[in-house]
Amino acid sequence: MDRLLQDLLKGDTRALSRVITRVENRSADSLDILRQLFRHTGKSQIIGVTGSPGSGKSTLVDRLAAEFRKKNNTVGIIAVDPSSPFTGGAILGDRIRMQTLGVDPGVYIRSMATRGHLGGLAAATADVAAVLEAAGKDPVLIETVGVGQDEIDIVRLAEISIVVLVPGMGDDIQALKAGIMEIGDIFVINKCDRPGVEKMERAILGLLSLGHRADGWQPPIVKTTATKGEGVAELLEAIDRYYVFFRNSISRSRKKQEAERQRLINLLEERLVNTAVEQIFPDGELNDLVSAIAERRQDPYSVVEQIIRSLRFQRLNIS
Ligand SMILES: Nc1nc2c(ncn2[C@@H]2O[C@H](COP(=O)(O)OP(=O)(O)OP(=O)(O)O)[C@@H](O)[C@H]2O)c(=O)[nH]1
Ligand SMILES: [Mg+2]
Repeated sequence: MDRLLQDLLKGDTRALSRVITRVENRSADSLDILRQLFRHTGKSQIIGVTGSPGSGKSTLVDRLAAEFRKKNNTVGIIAVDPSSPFTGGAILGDRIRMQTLGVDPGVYIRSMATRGHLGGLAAATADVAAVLEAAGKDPVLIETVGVGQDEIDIVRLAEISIVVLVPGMGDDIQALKAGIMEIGDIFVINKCDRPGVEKMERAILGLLSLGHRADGWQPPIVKTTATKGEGVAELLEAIDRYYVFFRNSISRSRKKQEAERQRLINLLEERLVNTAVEQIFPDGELNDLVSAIAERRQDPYSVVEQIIRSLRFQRLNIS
């Protein structure tokens, strides 16, 4: 193992930054890096924090990280930047860093842009989380804006998902039902210094009462005012309760299996498609085929069939 990775495993911040950049850019050696780091992963708490824009996720993550630091954990934060025009180009990670954490070397913050990841943002986020784990960060907090499929896929990576809501959006909550309501293991009502907290709580309880989870976990509702740090210790307690509840449980191992399956399939898709395209259409013939399909001279079903036949798959013996 080369020096860079050795330094990373010791928690060296510069090595960490360099490795993450390589992994994020899918540089030539990134797969080799991830392969070597893999056995140093799988132990950290991966905590997803999602919610609508401006609900206070970054502020909360900042406070939560500070709370974890009191227990001497070193913390990794991935802020998935929605690249929205509303953020005015401010990098979320920077915004977090400027608050309570200051220049604490025990917290490592990385922003990731939403666009332009080969193989998808969820896969790239999982790889960066793995690198942070290998560098000893525990927990790894992942902040996303819970709107698109990408973000929901990211949340699925996490072992525990915190959904951040704010008072005053009681009527909008119905719209969230299909998406983030279902993935929330803990609900936070942030900005409890504002009116409408009880109404919001009733709305969440109402939605939660519509269905019950197969694993028996009842998602708690934690009230916070992140800007004042209020309720953050309670949030940490709720997280701990979750882990105690699921330690050694069947649904936990099932969830982990499901996450690993998803990960393997994502990786396989990325590699298969790229390899096939490079080897079957080395000179960009894919575009000609696309035109032929658009003009209805070819159909995509036959094309895919031909491609599959040209790849000689064979049974793999796993030892
Ligand atoms: N009144 C009040 N304001 C808050 C609270 N928490 C956060 N804010 C403010 O809400 C604004 C947005 O906070 P952020 O932490 O950046 O929210 P975010 O969800 O990370 O925002 P995006 O990442 O842009 O979606 C900031 O001005 C915060 O100071 C709170 O508990 N009460
Ligand atoms: Mg934010």
